[in-house]
Amino acid sequence: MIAYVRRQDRSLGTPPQVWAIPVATRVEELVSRSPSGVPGSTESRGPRLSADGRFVTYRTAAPELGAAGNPWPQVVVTDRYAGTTALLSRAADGTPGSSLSTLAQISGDGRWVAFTTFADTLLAGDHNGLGDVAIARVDASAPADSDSDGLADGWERDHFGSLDATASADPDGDGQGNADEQAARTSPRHVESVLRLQISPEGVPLEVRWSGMAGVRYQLEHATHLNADSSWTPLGDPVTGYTGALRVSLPTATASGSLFLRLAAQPTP
Ligand SMILES: [Ca+2]
Ligand SMILES: [Ca+2]
Ligand SMILES: [Ca+2]
Repeated sequence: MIAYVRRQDRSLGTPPQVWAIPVATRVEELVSRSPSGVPGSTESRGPRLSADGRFVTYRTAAPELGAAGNPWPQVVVTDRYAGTTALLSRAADGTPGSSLSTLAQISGDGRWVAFTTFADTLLAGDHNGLGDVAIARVDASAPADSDSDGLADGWERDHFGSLDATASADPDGDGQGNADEQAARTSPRHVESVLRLQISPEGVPLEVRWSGMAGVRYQLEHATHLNADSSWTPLGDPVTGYTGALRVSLPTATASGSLFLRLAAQPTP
């Protein structure tokens, strides 16, 4: 996913807007618009994406997006899969901050946004006139799934450009169906983007490795037999994912005898 800023009709008379393009489909999408589709009436700038491209944070002065209608830009986050935009630089009563909020950054899992603010209404007793760094939690709602196939509409559009994908299909032939790739945040169109355990070839204790993704929580599980009624039990603590190599050392007591491993991946709560 790529996010950027350009004017809506490329003329100087319209405000800069935030746009996004999924790499897989190259279908441009206006991000800085109200849930009903109205483009922001004043400028939006500075987009930052979560690792999966679902969440976009940016600054905007557009009242359609939750700003106050005064000249001061506010920080908002758009959940592209739920079709909602939420004001983050807000006071406890929900009103937009009294001054500029800008320079928004978002965590890989899309759940936290940090920004710089000169408003003195976001925190009680903040009257020193200096800028502050604020952190806001993003309240994610369930993504739309209009065809009830277990795949978020936004995820289907980002990867396939339509809602024709099915949960069990495996178009890239990597052995994992679309629903599993959605849960693991791997690409359903690239065979090398797949959740797969690797075991260190030597050394004690044994070590397992895999390619991690932000926004996914992993739990290693083990069993002593591999059949239909295998009893899988957690091995170690859950691992909060980030984009990069993850590894877990197996406890010495389990590194002998017959041991089967599997890795469960779930979206971060
Ligand atoms: Ca769907
Ligand atoms: Ca697949
Ligand atoms: Ca894949």
